Amino acid sequence: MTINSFEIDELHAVEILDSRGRPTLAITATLGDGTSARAGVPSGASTGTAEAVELRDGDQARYAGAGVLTAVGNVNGPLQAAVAGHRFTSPTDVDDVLRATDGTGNKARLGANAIIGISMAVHRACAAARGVQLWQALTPTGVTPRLPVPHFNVVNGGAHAPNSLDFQEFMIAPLGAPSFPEAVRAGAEIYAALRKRLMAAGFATGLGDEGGFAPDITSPEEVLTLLVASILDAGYSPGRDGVAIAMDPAASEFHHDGTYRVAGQSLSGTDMIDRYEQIITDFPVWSIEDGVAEDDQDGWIALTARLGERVQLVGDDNFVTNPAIIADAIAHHVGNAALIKVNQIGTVSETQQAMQICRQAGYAAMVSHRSGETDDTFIADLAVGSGCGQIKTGAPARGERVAKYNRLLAIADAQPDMAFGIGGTTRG
Ligand code: 2PG
Ligand code: MG
Repeated sequence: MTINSFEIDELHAVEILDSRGRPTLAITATLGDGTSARAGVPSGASTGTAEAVELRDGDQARYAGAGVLTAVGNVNGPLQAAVAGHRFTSPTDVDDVLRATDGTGNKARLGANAIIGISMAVHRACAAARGVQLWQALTPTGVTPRLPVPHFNVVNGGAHAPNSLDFQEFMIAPLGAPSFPEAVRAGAEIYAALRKRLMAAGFATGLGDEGGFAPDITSPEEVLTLLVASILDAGYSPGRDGVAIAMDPAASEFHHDGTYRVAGQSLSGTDMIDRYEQIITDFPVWSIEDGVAEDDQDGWIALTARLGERVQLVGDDNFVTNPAIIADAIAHHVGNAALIKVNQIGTVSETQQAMQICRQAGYAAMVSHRSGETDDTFIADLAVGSGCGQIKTGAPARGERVAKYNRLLAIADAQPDMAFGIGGTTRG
Protein backbone atom coordinates (compact mmCIF):
# COMPACT_ATOMS: atom_id res chain seq x y z
CA MET A 1 0.00 0.00 0.00
CA THR A 2 1.29 3.49 -0.73
CA ILE A 3 -0.02 6.68 0.74
CA ASN A 4 0.09 10.01 -1.06
CA SER A 5 -0.48 12.08 2.02
CA PHE A 6 -1.02 11.63 5.71
CA GLU A 7 -2.31 13.61 8.63
CA ILE A 8 -0.74 13.84 12.06
CA ASP A 9 -3.36 13.30 14.71
CA GLU A 10 -1.35 13.53 17.90
CA LEU A 11 2.15 13.75 19.37
CA HIS A 12 2.81 12.64 22.90
CA ALA A 13 6.11 12.86 24.77
CA VAL A 14 7.07 11.43 28.13
CA GLU A 15 10.24 11.65 30.21
CA ILE A 16 12.01 8.26 30.39
CA LEU A 17 15.51 7.10 31.38
CA ASP A 18 18.43 6.47 29.06
CA SER A 19 21.09 3.77 29.50
CA ARG A 20 23.06 5.95 31.94
CA GLY A 21 20.03 6.57 34.12
CA ARG A 22 19.63 10.14 32.88
CA PRO A 23 16.32 11.50 31.63
CA THR A 24 15.48 11.55 27.93
CA LEU A 25 12.29 11.58 25.86
CA ALA A 26 10.08 8.87 24.38
CA ILE A 27 7.73 10.28 21.78
CA THR A 28 4.66 8.67 20.21
CA ALA A 29 3.30 9.98 16.91
CA THR A 30 -0.21 8.98 15.88
CA LEU A 31 -1.39 9.49 12.31
CA GLY A 32 -4.93 10.27 11.14
CA ASP A 33 -5.44 6.64 10.07
CA GLY A 34 -4.68 5.48 13.63
CA THR A 35 -1.15 4.21 12.91
CA SER A 36 1.14 5.09 15.79
CA ALA A 37 4.86 4.67 16.41
CA ARG A 38 7.24 5.49 19.24
CA ALA A 39 10.84 6.69 19.33
CA GLY A 40 13.45 7.00 22.09
CA VAL A 41 15.94 9.88 21.99
CA PRO A 42 19.70 9.23 22.39
CA SER A 43 22.14 11.49 24.24
CA GLY A 44 25.92 11.98 23.96
CA ALA A 45 28.67 12.62 26.53
CA SER A 46 31.58 13.67 24.29
CA THR A 47 29.63 16.19 22.27
CA GLY A 48 30.79 18.51 19.49
CA THR A 49 30.34 22.22 20.23
CA ALA A 50 28.27 22.79 17.05
CA GLU A 51 25.77 20.00 17.78
CA ALA A 52 22.07 20.85 17.76
CA VAL A 53 21.09 21.79 21.31
CA GLU A 54 19.78 19.18 23.72
CA LEU A 55 17.37 21.00 26.00
CA ARG A 56 17.81 20.22 29.72
CA ASP A 57 15.62 21.78 32.42
CA GLY A 58 18.50 22.99 34.60
CA ASP A 59 16.24 22.54 37.67
CA GLN A 60 18.77 21.31 40.23
CA ALA A 61 15.98 19.83 42.35
CA ARG A 62 15.30 17.18 39.66
CA TYR A 63 17.96 14.82 38.20
CA ALA A 64 20.69 17.37 39.07
CA GLY A 65 19.37 19.71 36.38
CA ALA A 66 19.23 17.05 33.63
CA GLY A 67 15.43 16.69 33.49
CA VAL A 68 13.73 17.11 30.11
CA LEU A 69 10.25 18.24 31.15
CA THR A 70 10.63 21.50 29.19
CA ALA A 71 11.39 19.51 26.02
CA VAL A 72 8.47 17.18 26.81
CA GLY A 73 6.23 20.24 27.17
CA ASN A 74 7.51 21.61 23.86
CA VAL A 75 6.48 18.40 22.08
CA ASN A 76 3.07 18.22 23.71
CA GLY A 77 2.56 21.99 23.29
CA PRO A 78 3.94 24.14 20.46
CA LEU A 79 5.44 21.40 18.27
CA GLN A 80 2.24 19.34 18.34
CA ALA A 81 0.20 22.49 17.67
CA ALA A 82 2.30 23.19 14.58
CA VAL A 83 1.69 19.81 12.94
CA ALA A 84 -1.45 18.17 14.39
CA GLY A 85 -4.46 18.28 12.10
CA HIS A 86 -2.27 19.15 9.09
CA ARG A 87 -1.76 16.99 6.00
CA PHE A 88 1.74 16.27 4.72
CA THR A 89 3.05 14.50 1.66
CA SER A 90 6.26 13.19 3.28
CA PRO A 91 7.98 13.02 6.68
CA THR A 92 10.51 15.51 5.28
CA ASP A 93 7.75 18.13 5.11
CA VAL A 94 7.02 17.51 8.79
CA ASP A 95 10.73 18.00 9.60
CA ASP A 96 10.62 21.33 7.72
CA VAL A 97 7.68 22.54 9.82
CA LEU A 98 9.35 21.41 13.07
CA ARG A 99 12.51 23.32 12.13
CA ALA A 100 10.58 26.44 11.19
CA THR A 101 8.56 26.28 14.42
CA ASP A 102 11.77 26.19 16.45
CA GLY A 103 13.12 29.05 14.33
CA THR A 104 16.78 28.85 15.42
CA GLY A 105 19.74 27.48 13.45
CA ASN A 106 20.58 24.88 16.10
CA LYS A 107 17.15 23.93 17.50
CA ALA A 108 18.02 25.65 20.77
CA ARG A 109 14.57 27.14 21.43
CA LEU A 110 12.38 24.03 21.49
CA GLY A 111 15.20 21.47 21.78
CA ALA A 112 16.88 19.10 19.30
CA ASN A 113 15.97 16.27 21.68
CA ALA A 114 12.28 17.15 21.29
CA ILE A 115 12.51 17.58 17.50
CA ILE A 116 14.57 14.47 16.65
CA GLY A 117 12.20 12.25 18.66
CA ILE A 118 9.20 13.55 16.71
CA SER A 119 11.07 13.16 13.43
CA MET A 120 12.00 9.53 14.18
CA ALA A 121 8.49 8.64 15.38
CA VAL A 122 6.86 10.24 12.30
CA HIS A 123 9.23 8.48 9.90
CA ARG A 124 8.49 5.19 11.64
CA ALA A 125 4.71 5.76 11.66
CA CYS A 126 4.70 6.67 7.95
CA ALA A 127 6.63 3.51 7.06
CA ALA A 128 4.11 1.46 9.04
CA ALA A 129 1.19 3.24 7.37
CA ARG A 130 2.70 2.42 3.97
CA GLY A 131 3.17 -1.19 5.01
CA VAL A 132 6.93 -1.11 4.44
CA GLN A 133 9.90 -1.75 6.71
CA LEU A 134 11.56 1.34 8.15
CA TRP A 135 14.80 0.63 6.27
CA GLN A 136 12.82 0.58 3.01
CA ALA A 137 11.27 3.94 3.79
CA LEU A 138 14.77 5.26 4.56
CA THR A 139 16.27 4.11 1.23
CA PRO A 140 16.70 7.11 -1.10
CA THR A 141 15.97 6.68 -4.80
CA GLY A 142 18.96 5.17 -6.59
CA VAL A 143 20.60 3.83 -3.41
CA THR A 144 21.10 0.10 -2.82
CA PRO A 145 20.36 -0.93 0.76
CA ARG A 146 23.16 -2.88 2.50
CA LEU A 147 23.72 -4.60 5.80
CA PRO A 148 26.51 -2.62 7.51
CA VAL A 149 29.78 -3.91 8.97
CA PRO A 150 29.22 -3.74 12.74
CA HIS A 151 31.94 -1.92 14.72
CA PHE A 152 31.88 -3.40 18.22
CA ASN A 153 33.28 -1.05 20.84
CA VAL A 154 34.99 -3.53 23.14
CA VAL A 155 37.26 -1.26 25.20
CA ASN A 156 35.93 2.02 26.62
CA GLY A 157 37.93 4.97 27.91
CA GLY A 158 37.76 8.76 27.78
CA ALA A 159 34.42 10.27 28.78
CA HIS A 160 32.76 6.83 28.69
CA ALA A 161 34.61 5.11 31.53
CA PRO A 162 36.17 6.05 34.88
CA ASN A 163 39.57 4.52 33.95
CA SER A 164 42.78 6.29 32.96
CA LEU A 165 42.60 5.42 29.24
CA ASP A 166 42.58 8.64 27.20
CA PHE A 167 41.34 7.15 23.91
CA GLN A 168 37.57 6.73 24.09
CA GLU A 169 36.78 3.74 21.85
CA PHE A 170 38.51 0.62 20.53
CA MET A 171 36.33 -1.26 18.07
CA ILE A 172 36.39 -4.69 16.43
CA ALA A 173 35.42 -4.42 12.73
CA PRO A 174 34.91 -7.80 10.99
CA LEU A 175 35.42 -6.31 7.50
CA GLY A 176 36.14 -9.71 5.96
CA ALA A 177 33.15 -11.55 7.42
CA PRO A 178 31.07 -13.34 4.79
CA SER A 179 27.73 -12.12 6.16
CA PHE A 180 26.21 -9.88 8.84
CA PRO A 181 25.39 -12.78 11.20
CA GLU A 182 28.97 -14.07 10.86
CA ALA A 183 30.26 -10.57 11.64
CA VAL A 184 28.15 -10.53 14.80
CA ARG A 185 29.47 -13.93 15.74
CA ALA A 186 33.07 -12.76 15.28
CA GLY A 187 32.40 -9.66 17.42
CA ALA A 188 30.84 -11.66 20.24
CA GLU A 189 33.50 -14.39 20.19
CA ILE A 190 36.34 -11.86 20.24
CA TYR A 191 34.61 -9.96 23.06
CA ALA A 192 34.51 -13.21 25.08
CA ALA A 193 38.17 -13.92 24.29
CA LEU A 194 39.11 -10.41 25.40
CA ARG A 195 37.27 -10.85 28.71
CA LYS A 196 39.30 -14.02 29.37
CA ARG A 197 42.57 -12.25 28.61
CA LEU A 198 41.69 -9.28 30.81
CA MET A 199 40.73 -11.57 33.68
CA ALA A 200 43.90 -13.62 33.28
CA ALA A 201 45.97 -10.43 33.40
CA GLY A 202 44.19 -9.30 36.58
CA PHE A 203 42.26 -6.40 35.06
CA ALA A 204 38.73 -5.52 36.14
CA THR A 205 36.12 -6.53 33.57
CA GLY A 206 33.48 -3.95 34.50
CA LEU A 207 31.83 -2.25 31.54
CA GLY A 208 31.91 1.32 30.29
CA ASP A 209 28.93 3.27 28.96
CA GLU A 210 28.93 1.52 25.57
CA GLY A 211 29.34 -2.00 26.92
CA GLY A 212 33.07 -2.34 26.29
CA PHE A 213 35.44 -3.33 29.08
CA ALA A 214 36.99 -0.49 31.01
CA PRO A 215 40.33 -1.87 32.26
CA ASP A 216 42.78 0.44 33.97
CA ILE A 217 45.21 0.56 31.07
CA THR A 218 46.71 3.87 30.01
CA SER A 219 48.54 3.05 26.79
CA PRO A 220 46.51 2.77 23.57
CA GLU A 221 49.16 0.46 22.12
CA GLU A 222 48.70 -1.94 25.05
CA VAL A 223 44.97 -2.10 24.31
CA LEU A 224 45.64 -2.71 20.60
CA THR A 225 48.07 -5.52 21.48
CA LEU A 226 45.36 -7.14 23.63
CA LEU A 227 42.82 -6.80 20.82
CA VAL A 228 45.05 -8.44 18.24
CA ALA A 229 45.75 -11.31 20.67
CA SER A 230 42.01 -11.71 21.34
CA ILE A 231 41.21 -11.77 17.62
CA LEU A 232 43.75 -14.60 17.25
CA ASP A 233 42.48 -16.39 20.40
CA ALA A 234 39.00 -16.48 18.89
CA GLY A 235 40.34 -18.02 15.69
CA TYR A 236 40.12 -15.02 13.36
CA SER A 237 42.83 -13.31 11.37
CA PRO A 238 43.67 -9.68 12.22
CA GLY A 239 43.49 -7.39 9.17
CA ARG A 240 41.17 -6.04 6.54
CA ASP A 241 40.50 -9.44 5.01
CA GLY A 242 39.52 -10.74 8.43
CA VAL A 243 38.91 -8.66 11.54
CA ALA A 244 40.25 -5.10 11.60
CA ILE A 245 40.27 -2.51 14.38
CA ALA A 246 38.73 0.97 14.45
CA MET A 247 39.41 3.65 17.04
CA ASP A 248 37.65 6.77 18.22
CA PRO A 249 40.23 8.57 20.34
CA ALA A 250 37.74 11.50 20.63
CA ALA A 251 40.74 13.79 20.75
CA SER A 252 38.78 16.96 21.58
CA GLU A 253 38.49 15.52 25.10
CA PHE A 254 42.27 15.38 25.71
CA HIS A 255 43.34 18.44 23.72
CA HIS A 256 43.97 21.47 25.91
CA ASP A 257 45.86 24.67 25.08
CA GLY A 258 47.21 23.23 21.85
CA THR A 259 48.55 20.05 23.48
CA TYR A 260 47.34 16.45 23.29
CA ARG A 261 47.69 14.64 26.64
CA VAL A 262 47.97 10.89 26.01
CA ALA A 263 49.05 8.34 28.62
CA GLY A 264 50.84 10.99 30.67
CA GLN A 265 52.69 12.49 27.68
CA SER A 266 52.19 15.95 26.16
CA LEU A 267 52.07 15.75 22.37
CA SER A 268 51.97 18.44 19.68
CA GLY A 269 49.60 17.99 16.74
CA THR A 270 52.49 16.66 14.65
CA ASP A 271 53.52 14.23 17.44
CA MET A 272 49.93 13.01 17.59
CA ILE A 273 49.86 12.30 13.85
CA ASP A 274 53.28 10.57 14.10
CA ARG A 275 51.79 8.38 16.83
CA TYR A 276 48.86 7.38 14.60
CA GLU A 277 51.21 6.67 11.72
CA GLN A 278 53.16 4.28 13.94
CA ILE A 279 49.92 2.74 15.23
CA ILE A 280 48.55 1.98 11.75
CA THR A 281 51.94 0.54 10.78
CA ASP A 282 52.05 -1.75 13.82
CA PHE A 283 48.37 -2.70 14.17
CA PRO A 284 45.49 -3.57 11.81
CA VAL A 285 43.71 -0.27 12.45
CA TRP A 286 41.60 0.64 9.45
CA SER A 287 39.60 3.64 10.72
CA ILE A 288 40.37 6.55 13.07
CA GLU A 289 37.60 8.90 14.22
CA ASP A 290 38.32 12.30 15.75
CA GLY A 291 42.07 11.62 15.72
CA VAL A 292 42.63 15.31 16.37
CA ALA A 293 40.47 17.89 18.12
CA GLU A 294 37.47 19.61 16.57
CA ASP A 295 39.07 23.04 16.88
CA ASP A 296 42.40 21.88 15.40
CA GLN A 297 41.57 22.46 11.72
CA ASP A 298 45.26 22.57 10.74
CA GLY A 299 45.74 19.24 12.52
CA TRP A 300 42.79 17.76 10.61
CA ILE A 301 44.19 18.91 7.27
CA ALA A 302 47.68 17.57 8.14
CA LEU A 303 46.23 14.27 9.40
CA THR A 304 44.23 13.84 6.18
CA ALA A 305 47.20 14.68 3.96
CA ARG A 306 49.48 12.26 5.85
CA LEU A 307 47.19 9.27 6.45
CA GLY A 308 44.07 9.79 4.32
CA GLU A 309 45.20 7.35 1.65
CA ARG A 310 45.94 4.63 4.19
CA VAL A 311 43.02 4.73 6.60
CA GLN A 312 39.50 5.99 6.96
CA LEU A 313 39.48 9.29 8.86
CA VAL A 314 36.06 9.96 10.35
CA GLY A 315 34.84 13.39 11.46
CA ASP A 316 32.45 13.40 14.41
CA ASP A 317 32.87 16.33 16.85
CA ASN A 318 33.92 18.60 13.97
CA PHE A 319 31.24 17.52 11.44
CA VAL A 320 28.28 17.02 13.82
CA THR A 321 26.20 15.45 11.00
CA ASN A 322 25.67 18.97 9.66
CA PRO A 323 25.23 19.05 5.85
CA ALA A 324 26.76 22.53 5.48
CA ILE A 325 29.75 21.74 7.71
CA ILE A 326 30.39 18.44 5.91
CA ALA A 327 30.20 20.13 2.50
CA ASP A 328 32.75 22.69 3.69
CA ALA A 329 35.01 19.96 5.11
CA ILE A 330 34.92 18.09 1.81
CA ALA A 331 35.95 21.28 0.00
CA HIS A 332 38.92 21.66 2.37
CA HIS A 333 40.01 17.99 2.30
CA VAL A 334 39.25 17.43 5.95
CA GLY A 335 38.90 13.70 6.69
CA ASN A 336 37.41 11.20 4.24
CA ALA A 337 34.36 9.96 6.17
CA ALA A 338 31.61 11.35 8.40
CA LEU A 339 30.10 9.92 11.55
CA ILE A 340 26.30 10.10 11.38
CA LYS A 341 24.27 10.69 14.55
CA VAL A 342 20.64 11.71 14.17
CA ASN A 343 20.49 13.84 17.32
CA GLN A 344 23.59 15.85 16.39
CA ILE A 345 21.58 17.60 13.66
CA GLY A 346 18.09 17.05 15.00
CA THR A 347 15.93 15.75 12.13
CA VAL A 348 16.00 12.55 10.10
CA SER A 349 15.79 14.38 6.77
CA GLU A 350 18.81 16.59 7.53
CA THR A 351 20.67 13.43 8.57
CA GLN A 352 19.80 11.92 5.19
CA GLN A 353 20.98 15.10 3.47
CA ALA A 354 24.33 14.81 5.25
CA MET A 355 24.67 11.23 4.01
CA GLN A 356 23.69 12.25 0.49
CA ILE A 357 26.50 14.86 0.47
CA CYS A 358 28.96 12.16 1.56
CA ARG A 359 27.77 9.77 -1.16
CA GLN A 360 28.17 12.41 -3.86
CA ALA A 361 31.69 13.33 -2.73
CA GLY A 362 32.92 9.75 -2.28
CA TYR A 363 33.17 10.30 1.48
CA ALA A 364 32.27 7.29 3.57
CA ALA A 365 29.60 7.52 6.28
CA MET A 366 29.29 5.51 9.47
CA VAL A 367 25.97 5.49 11.31
CA SER A 368 26.42 5.79 15.07
CA HIS A 369 24.63 5.43 18.38
CA ARG A 370 25.26 7.80 21.30
CA SER A 371 26.84 6.81 24.59
CA GLY A 372 23.46 7.43 26.23
CA GLU A 373 20.91 5.24 24.43
CA THR A 374 17.46 3.71 24.71
CA ASP A 375 16.18 0.44 23.27
CA ASP A 376 15.21 2.32 20.08
CA THR A 377 16.63 0.66 16.95
CA PHE A 378 16.03 3.42 14.38
CA ILE A 379 19.72 3.72 13.50
CA ALA A 380 19.89 0.06 12.43
CA ASP A 381 17.31 0.75 9.72
CA LEU A 382 19.00 4.03 8.83
CA ALA A 383 22.32 2.24 8.28
CA VAL A 384 20.65 -0.34 6.00
CA GLY A 385 18.51 2.12 4.04
CA SER A 386 21.34 4.57 3.45
CA GLY A 387 23.54 1.81 2.05
CA CYS A 388 26.51 3.32 3.92
CA GLY A 389 27.92 -0.09 4.89
CA GLN A 390 29.10 0.78 8.43
CA ILE A 391 27.56 1.12 11.88
CA LYS A 392 28.97 1.52 15.37
CA THR A 393 26.56 0.82 18.16
CA GLY A 394 28.65 -0.40 21.05
CA ALA A 395 29.76 -3.76 22.39
CA PRO A 396 27.95 -7.04 21.76
CA ALA A 397 26.65 -6.55 25.32
CA ARG A 398 24.16 -4.30 27.19
CA GLY A 399 20.56 -4.36 26.04
CA GLU A 400 20.44 -0.92 24.43
CA ARG A 401 23.49 -1.78 22.24
CA VAL A 402 22.48 -5.35 21.43
CA ALA A 403 18.98 -4.16 20.42
CA LYS A 404 20.47 -2.52 17.32
CA TYR A 405 22.57 -5.55 16.35
CA ASN A 406 19.54 -7.80 16.92
CA ARG A 407 17.39 -5.59 14.68
CA LEU A 408 20.05 -5.94 11.97
CA LEU A 409 20.05 -9.73 12.48
CA ALA A 410 16.28 -9.71 11.94
CA ILE A 411 16.65 -7.67 8.73
CA ALA A 412 19.40 -10.05 7.55
CA ASP A 413 17.13 -13.01 8.25
CA ALA A 414 14.22 -11.52 6.32
CA GLN A 415 16.45 -10.38 3.42
CA PRO A 416 18.85 -13.24 2.70
CA ASP A 417 19.94 -11.66 -0.60
CA MET A 418 20.73 -8.22 0.76
CA ALA A 419 24.32 -7.02 0.18
CA PHE A 420 26.63 -6.89 3.22
CA GLY A 421 29.75 -4.87 3.82
CA ILE A 422 31.41 -1.57 3.16
CA GLY A 423 30.77 -1.36 -0.57
CA GLY A 424 32.64 0.87 -2.96
CA THR A 425 32.78 4.31 -1.39
CA THR A 426 35.29 3.85 1.39
CA ARG A 427 38.85 5.17 1.29
CA GLY A 428 41.73 3.69 3.13
C1 2PG B 1 31.23 9.29 19.85
C2 2PG B 1 29.99 8.91 20.62
C3 2PG B 1 29.39 7.58 20.34
P1 2PG B 1 29.02 10.29 22.58
O1 2PG B 1 32.05 10.08 20.32
O2 2PG B 1 31.39 8.85 18.73
O3 2PG B 1 30.29 6.53 20.51
O4 2PG B 1 30.05 9.23 21.96
O5 2PG B 1 27.64 9.79 22.28
O6 2PG B 1 29.33 10.35 24.03
O7 2PG B 1 29.29 11.59 21.88
MG1 MG C 1 33.13 10.08 18.29
